[in-house]
Amino acid sequence: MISRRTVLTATTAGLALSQFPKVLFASQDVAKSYRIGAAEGEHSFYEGAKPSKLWLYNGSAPGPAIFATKGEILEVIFVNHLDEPTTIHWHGIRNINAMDGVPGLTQDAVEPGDSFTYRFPLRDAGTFWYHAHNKAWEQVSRGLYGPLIVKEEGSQSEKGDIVLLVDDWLLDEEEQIHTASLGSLHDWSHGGRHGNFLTVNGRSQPKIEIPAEGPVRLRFISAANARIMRFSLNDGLLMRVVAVDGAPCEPFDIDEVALAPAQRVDILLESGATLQSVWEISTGERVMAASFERRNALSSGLPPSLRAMPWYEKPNPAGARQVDIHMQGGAMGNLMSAEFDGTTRTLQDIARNEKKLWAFNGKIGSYALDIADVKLGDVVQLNVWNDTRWRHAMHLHGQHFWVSSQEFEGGARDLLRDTYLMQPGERAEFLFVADNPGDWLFHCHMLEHHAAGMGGVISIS
Ligand SMILES: [Cu+2]
Repeated sequence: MISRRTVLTATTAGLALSQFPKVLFASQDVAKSYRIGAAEGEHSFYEGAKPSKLWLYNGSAPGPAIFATKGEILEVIFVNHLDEPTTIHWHGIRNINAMDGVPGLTQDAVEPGDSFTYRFPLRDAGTFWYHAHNKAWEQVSRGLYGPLIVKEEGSQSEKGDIVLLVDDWLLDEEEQIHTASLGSLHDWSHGGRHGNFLTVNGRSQPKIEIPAEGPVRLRFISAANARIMRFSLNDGLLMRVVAVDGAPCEPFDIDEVALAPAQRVDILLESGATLQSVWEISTGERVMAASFERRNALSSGLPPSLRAMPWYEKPNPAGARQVDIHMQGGAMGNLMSAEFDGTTRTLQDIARNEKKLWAFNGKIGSYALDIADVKLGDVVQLNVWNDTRWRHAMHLHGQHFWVSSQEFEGGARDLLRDTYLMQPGERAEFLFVADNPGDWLFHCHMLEHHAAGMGGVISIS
C-alpha cells in the first residue's frame, strides 16, 4: 500500500506530483483491500460431484464476493497464477480509466506470475460484478468472475439481501469444461457459446437462506458468455424491479426477469414469506435454479437504496453529439465486405482467415477502432442499429446510458443501463453525459461476438 510518506519521498526524488495518477493520493484512505489470485483449481458444482477443473479467483466459483460501501476506495491486489495473461474488469463501475482492466487499451495485460493493483473510488451503490477481460470468451467461461456489491452509506448488512449470480457452463460427460468447443467459429458467427449446466453462485440448485420474515432483495447477475436467461419465481410471484445494472429505477412489476450476459436486475419482495424457488425458463422448459430456506425470524427494514433515485436524470437529447453505430455481420447477415486493418476484404475471407465476423460502420472492430472522440461534459447520443440476424448485449464501459428499453413486459421504459439487449433489426438511442474521461470500450457482451470484431472505442477528453 502506498502511504502518504511514499508519495512525498518520491516527490523529493524528483518526480512532480502531477506525474502521479490521481488515484495514488486516495490510497491512504483505502477502506477495503482484497488480495485476489487467478489460478487453475478444482470445484464441485454440487455435493458429491466429481471436482471440475476450472480457472478460479482465490480457488472459488464464483470468486470472492466483494462487499463495499459507496464512497469507499476499493483496492484489489491481483496476482496472475495462470499460464496466460489476464486482467480484471469491474463491470458497471464508473471507474477511473486506468483501472478499467481492458488489456491493450487501459493497461498492459498482467503476465503470468505478475501482479497489478487495482485501486478506485466507489462512486455508486449497486449490483456489479468483476470478470477477466483478456480472451474473456475463454477465461470467463472457465470461471473467472465474481460479485461486487456496493451498499449505500449508512446501510446495515441485510439478511434479506441475496446475490443470485447465474451462469450456464458448457460441460462434457465427465463434468469438465468442454474445451474442444472453445473458440468454435460456429459460436462466434451465430449466437455465441451456450452452456448446458446451470449454476447459481457456483452451485447446481443451491438452497439459499433467507429470513423467515421481512423484505427480500434478489440481486440477479448474469455471468453467461452468451445465453439470454429468463427467470420466474414459484407460483408466479410478482417481482418488483428496483434497479437495473446497479442503478435504481422507477419500480415496476414483472412475472419474468430477462437477463442478457452481464446484466443485473434487482428484485424486491416486500415479504419473502412465500418465496420458495427460482426457475430458469428461457428454453421453454422450467429448470429449477435455486430454492430458499427460511432461517431466523430476522426482520429488517427496507435498505435505503430501495428508495434511491437513478444516478442522474435523463439528459435533454436536444443538441446532443450524435454518433451513428451501424452493426452488421454474422451468419445470415447482409455484410458482404468490410474493412479489416485498413484493407477492404470480403467477409468470407476475413471470417476464414482472421476469424472476424462483425463490424461497426463497415469496419471490423478492435481496440484500434475509434468510434468517436467526444468532449468531456458533452451529452452524447449513440444511435445504435442492430442490422444483424442476432441479438446483442451492447455494453459501454465507464458510464451508464439512458435507453428506451424494450426488454421488459408492459412496453417501453426509460432505464439507465450499462448493458442493453438489442433484438435483430432494433434501433436504439443510448443517451449519456460524457463526464468520465478516458478511452472506453463499447462492445457486445456476448463474448464470442466481441472476440470476432464487435467492439470499438469511444474516447472522452
Ligand atoms: Cu453480440
